[in-house]
Amino acid sequence: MLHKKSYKESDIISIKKKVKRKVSKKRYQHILGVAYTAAALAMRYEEDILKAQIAGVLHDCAKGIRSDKMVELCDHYHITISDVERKNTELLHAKLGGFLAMKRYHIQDKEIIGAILAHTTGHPNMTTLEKIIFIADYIEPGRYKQKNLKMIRYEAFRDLDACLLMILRDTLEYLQETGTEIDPMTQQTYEYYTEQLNKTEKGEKNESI
Ligand code: DGI
Ligand code: FE
Ligand code: FE
Repeated sequence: MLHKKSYKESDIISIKKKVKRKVSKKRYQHILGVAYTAAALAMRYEEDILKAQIAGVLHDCAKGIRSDKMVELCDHYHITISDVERKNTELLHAKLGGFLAMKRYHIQDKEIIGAILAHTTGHPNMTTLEKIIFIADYIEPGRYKQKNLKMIRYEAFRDLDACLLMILRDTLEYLQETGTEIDPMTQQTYEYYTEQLNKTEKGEKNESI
């Protein structure tokens, strides 16, 4: 099966070279930070370390494309753009990035593509690799502006779902504070993981009775 392809260290090297030419220096540094943070999380949660690195290297591969060009490319390739995405085009780099990973970087692995697609808004019931990329994107060493980073970084290596929820909570708060339109998917992801946590807590309480 196509998505069973196993990757080699040399695949990462060639993908890195190609991505480097497409993004700014600063963005490339961020991409490298995400790749090795994702590798560390993959070690912790026993995921495929090479796949985590490839998803990390490719997650922002569409970030260097201007927003009008992103819209043009989406239209050209018949990638549907939602109303929120049309108004907030920065959201599009995840969708387009997933597509370009297949088209330009020849990635056929569904888990890697899924992780690129989900890295900005998340979605309910994410795979471990999707969670790893979402979290690595937020906590990589080059990040410093977000609040609660110390706590979130600690949580990332303790409990993936709890960490996800912390990030989603802070992101929603930040979007509200800055008057940025919230993608329904970001909201849904937050609600889903809040519910999951409540269920776990209830279960734990019942056990102790
Ligand atoms: O591409 P990066 O900057 O590395 O990180 P990212 O892909 O998580 O994008 C970050 C931006 O995405 C950040 O400014 C918050 C924004 N974002 C996340 N959820 C939403 C959102 N923007 C809008 N408009 N709506 C959302 O729901
Ligand atoms: Fe991104
Ligand atoms: Fe990123």
